[in-house]
Parts: sequence; C-alpha cells; structure tokens
Amino acid sequence: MTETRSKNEVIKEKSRLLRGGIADGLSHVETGAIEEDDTQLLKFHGSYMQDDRDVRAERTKKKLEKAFSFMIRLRIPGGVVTPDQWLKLDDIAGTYANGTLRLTTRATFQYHGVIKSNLKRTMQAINAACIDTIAACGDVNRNVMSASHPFLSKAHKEAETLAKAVSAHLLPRTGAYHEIWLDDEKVVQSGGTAPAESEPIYGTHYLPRKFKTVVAVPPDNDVDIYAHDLGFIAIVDKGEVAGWNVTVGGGMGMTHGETDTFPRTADLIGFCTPEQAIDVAEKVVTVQRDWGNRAVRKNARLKYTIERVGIEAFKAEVEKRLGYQLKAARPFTFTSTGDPIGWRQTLDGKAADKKWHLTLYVENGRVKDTPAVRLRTVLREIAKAGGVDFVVTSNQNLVIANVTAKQKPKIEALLEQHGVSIATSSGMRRNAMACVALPTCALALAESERFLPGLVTDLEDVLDKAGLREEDIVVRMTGCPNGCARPFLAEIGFVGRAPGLYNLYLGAAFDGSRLSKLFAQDVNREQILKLLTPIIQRYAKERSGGEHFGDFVIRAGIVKATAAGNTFHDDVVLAAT
Ligand code: SRM
Ligand code: SF4
Repeated sequence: MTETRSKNEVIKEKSRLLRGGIADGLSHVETGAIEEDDTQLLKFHGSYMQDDRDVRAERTKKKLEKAFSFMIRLRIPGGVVTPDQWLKLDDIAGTYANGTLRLTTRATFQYHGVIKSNLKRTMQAINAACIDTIAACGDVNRNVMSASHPFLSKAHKEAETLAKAVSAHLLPRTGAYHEIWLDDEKVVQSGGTAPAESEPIYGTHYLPRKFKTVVAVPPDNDVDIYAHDLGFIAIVDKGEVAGWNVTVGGGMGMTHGETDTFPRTADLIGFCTPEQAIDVAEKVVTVQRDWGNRAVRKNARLKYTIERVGIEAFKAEVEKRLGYQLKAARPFTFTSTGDPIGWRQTLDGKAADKKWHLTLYVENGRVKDTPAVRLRTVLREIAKAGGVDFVVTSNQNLVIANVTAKQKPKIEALLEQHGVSIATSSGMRRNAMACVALPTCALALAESERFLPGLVTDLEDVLDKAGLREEDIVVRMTGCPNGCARPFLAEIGFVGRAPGLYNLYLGAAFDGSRLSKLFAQDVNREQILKLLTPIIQRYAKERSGGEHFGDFVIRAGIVKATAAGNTFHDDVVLAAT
C-alpha cells in the first residue's frame, strides 16, 4: 500500500475486520451520532448515519445537535419475502422507523429514521425475520438483484438461485456483524489487533469501492444490467439456462463539472456455463480488488479500472485467474427496462399449475398510508391472508406473486377498498423512478422523491394534448449526479444541481443499452415544461412506427447519441433556456 491511498483504506485497515469502534459508539447516550470513521464501517453492516435535513438549519440556529438517525438497508438477493416476513418488516417500520418501508432501485427494503438507541434492536428484529443487512452497503459485493421474479419461469428461478449463490459466496466472512448486532461471542478480544478469522476473498482492505452484481433474463432488462459492475444474462435454450453471458464495468455515478467521472455502460466479455458462474464472479471481484484505484475514491469503481487498463487486458486477467477462456457471448435481445405493471401469469409449465402475479406500481418505492391510498395497510392485509409471496423489483415496484385464480378477485377487491389502483395514470408514470434525496440523503443537492410525482402530473397534461398518455416513456430523477435511480439510462433524466434546479438529459435507449446526453443545464420546473413540450409534440407527429422517445430525440437531431461512457461529456449542445 502506498501512502497516497484514500482515507477509507486506512479506516478499513485499522478496523479489525469491520469492527472499529461501532459497538462502543452505540453505548454513548450523550449523542445521537457515532464517530465519523465508524460511519464508514457501519455501511458494511448495512446502515448509514443521516440527519433530517428539513430541520438542519433550524437546529443549527438553536445550537442543537443535528437530528441524527440511521438508514438501514436489507440484503435480500432475488428480492423475495414471505407473508410472515412482510408482517415482521412492516412491524419494524412502525416500531423503530418512520412508519414507511422504502423499496429501492436495487430490489430491497430500506428503513429511514431509526434513532441510535434503537439501531441494535432494529437489526435484531430484522434478523428475527431471517433477513440480514450484511454487505448491503460498503466496499464489497452488495445485494445481488435478479430478473423480475423467480416464479415467472424456470429460467427466472435459476436467475434467483444464481443471485443468492453469488451473494453468499461473496459475503464478508468477518464475525463483526454477528458480534456487534446479535451478541455472538467475540471473535477478537476487545482492543486486539490480530483477528482470528480472515477474509479469503477480500483481504483486510476489502474492495476499493462498492461492487454491484445483477442477473437478467431476456427479453426483460428490468435489472438495468448495463449500470452494474458485474452482470449475468441468462441464455435460455428449450426452457433451461444453458449458461450466462457476462458483462462488466457498468456504473452511473459522476460528479458535476468533473469530466474524469462519468456513467458507463457495461461491456459484454463472453459466456460461461452455469457451473462456472460463481468462479467468474469471484475472479472479476479479485481482479478489481487488486487493480482498482485505492488512492482516489471517485475513480475507484470497476468502470474506471477497465477504462484505465482496457477491456481486453481486464478480461485476459480474469481468464488467467480462471485458468480457462470464456466462450464467445451468445445472441440475446433486451426490449425494455421497466416492469410490466398489472397481472401476468407464470410463463411455463402445465396450465393447471400456472399462478397469477400482480406487479403493483409503487410511486418511488415508498410503501406508506395516505388518507386516500392505504398501501401499507392493504399489503399488511394481503400478507395476513397469506398464500402469496412478495417480490421487490429493481424499479422500486412490488410483485404480489403466486396468486391463485380464487385469490385474484379477493386481492383486487382489497386493493380497491384501500384506494390502491392497479392501473397507472400514464405510461410515463409507470416508467418513472426517483431516488430518495431530501430529507434523508446527505448528498442530495435537490429534491427528487418529493418532486418527481408532481412534475410527471404536469408532463401528463402535455402528453394528453399530444395523444401520448399511454406511451411508455422512461423518466427518472435523482437529487444529485450519483445516479441512484439510474437517470443516465432514462429517456428523460433529471439530475439535481441545486434546490429547484436540474440538469436535463435526453436520449437513452428504452432497452437500457445506451446512455443519455446533457440537453439543458440548471433548469427549473417551468423551464423543464417549456423545453419538453415542443419535443413531445414533435415526437407525437414525427415518430416512425413504434419508435421510442429516446431514439426519436437522436434521429431528430435534438441530442447526439452517447456511444460509450467515456464520450458522455462530448458533443453536448445546450438548449437555450
Ligand atoms: Fe445510491 C449513495 C440511496 C441505488 C449510486 N445512495 C447513496 C446514499 C447511501 C447516500 C450516501 O452515501 O450518503 C443514498 C441514501 C439515501 C437515503 O436517504 O436513503 C443512496 N442508492 C440509494 C437508493 C435507496 C435509491 C432509491 O431511491 O432506491 C438505492 C439503494 C439500492 C440498494 O438497495 O442497494 C440506490 N445508488 C443506487 C444506484 C442504482 C443501482 O445500483 O442500480 C446507483 C447507480 C449505479 C452505480 O452504483 O454506479 C447508486 N449511491 C450511488 C453513489 C455513486 C457511486 C459512484 O460510483 O459514484 C453514491 C455515492 C457514493 O457511493 O459515494 C450513492
Ligand atoms: Fe442521494 Fe444522490 Fe443517491 Fe439521490 S442520487 S439518493 S440525492 S446520493
């Protein structure tokens, strides 16, 4: 290790395999916070320290400590929970968090607003539901997402099985999690420096940066495979997975004004058999472990390693460590990144065994009750009745899966009774996603989850007049350029710059394979509508056949196509505002 390594590398090194001073920090009742270094380690345990930014200025004025609380992210590879687990998770939301469950863009749950004195109790309650939060965040392989849901077909089940296996194989081995949160026997004496256990895959410094893996089943690219460090694409032959195409080096995060940071779509490097997949995952991870940038965190993701060494050199090193070459990638076709909202039936098997699955649109993934729409209550009712499964999707939606023909009308009636509609108000809303942003996210520059729904309502008026209300148009918003709702892969993307101001990006591909391009800078709600109205009107008149909005804006010369991540900042011609 050179002296130029980043601060986080030193924190990891001194942490005694992710212990640091977390346990001690939890016992300090005089503050709602924990030490800064420990906040970095806490991420590996699935939690972030945050503060309520809505009251930050007022509390500072009154010389009060910030209103600290903790966000907790669950690790659920494949995204499935049983009704019993749902009820337990719902209880936790009411008892320890802010009364909501937040479905994330990586197909799991987050809690917000857990205060320090409840953090350990909440972790224990999550574990009592047979779910953990290990490696849900931090410089490790995180929760592994798989395509829509495992009950759709045999191939989807195999995708879930792979997601679970990769997640398990790449889990940190440290006993720190069990020791701190579950009172397991300590593996290391307090204050000791030599941990008794080791990390065979990660070593003491873990990865240079976060690492994300997904599994897709064409034609759905619901997991947005090109946005992830590592991806497996099912190649299905006669209903069976013959193997997996492998993708590496995708990512969204960048920093405004720093062109050495950029979103990048992953490269396809070959095909592996089902038996080889876990080893491929491990070797991709270990090459990134050894070759990733440990000096500059903003350039530490796998996408920058690949940009630096070149995809061929990266692939060659993976193959060297595997001891064999990957086969040539096999043909496949993706058609969309969104979820098919509404009912669909199991795709394969005997007609009599086929079940129904309802994909419910959940606005920005927030499961809550309002006086008119009691989503949290109805999902509780459905869970209490049992006999179904719940699956979180990578588009912040929820599948109520394995519904029998007899249960179907009962579920529909319950939803209606609680004001929850299966239909969405437009094709744009069905394809809309916003990240959390304010008030909990420390990095937010602008609103997102609290702003996008209203903006979509305004845009729906424009779509209505153009006769495009039902048109599927992918729109995504984030409160900063970290890209948590994958805005650079949206046909219309908004990225926060400052309160009320967004950069507007256009032209990503509907199937998630092409990044967008900056179209307008620092625009407010009024300017956004002024800019998008004529484009939407032109799209209605001039589009050819089933042409998607993202393709149209390129053909019409409104923005240039982005061929690759490293040209994302090129050829930008800003619109006059
Ligand atoms: Fe994210 C950081 C929320 C998916 C890229 N993300 C954060 C933090 C933890 C802010 C922080 O570091 O203090 C946000 C917490 C907000 C809050 O109050 O809850 C946060 N990210 C989210 C979630 C909850 C957004 C959502 O609305 O659903 C998603 C949780 C996913 C999960 O369950 O694991 C979430 N984040 C993503 C994605 C999408 C994806 O992976 O498909 C991305 C872009 C893909 C990628 O990783 O490149 C993403 N989040 C980031 C980044 C930028 C990373 C980078 O390489 O530059 C950060 C900041 C960082 O890591 O320094 C970040
Ligand atoms: Fe926070 Fe930015 Fe991620 Fe939104 S995109 S949740 S504002 S880090």
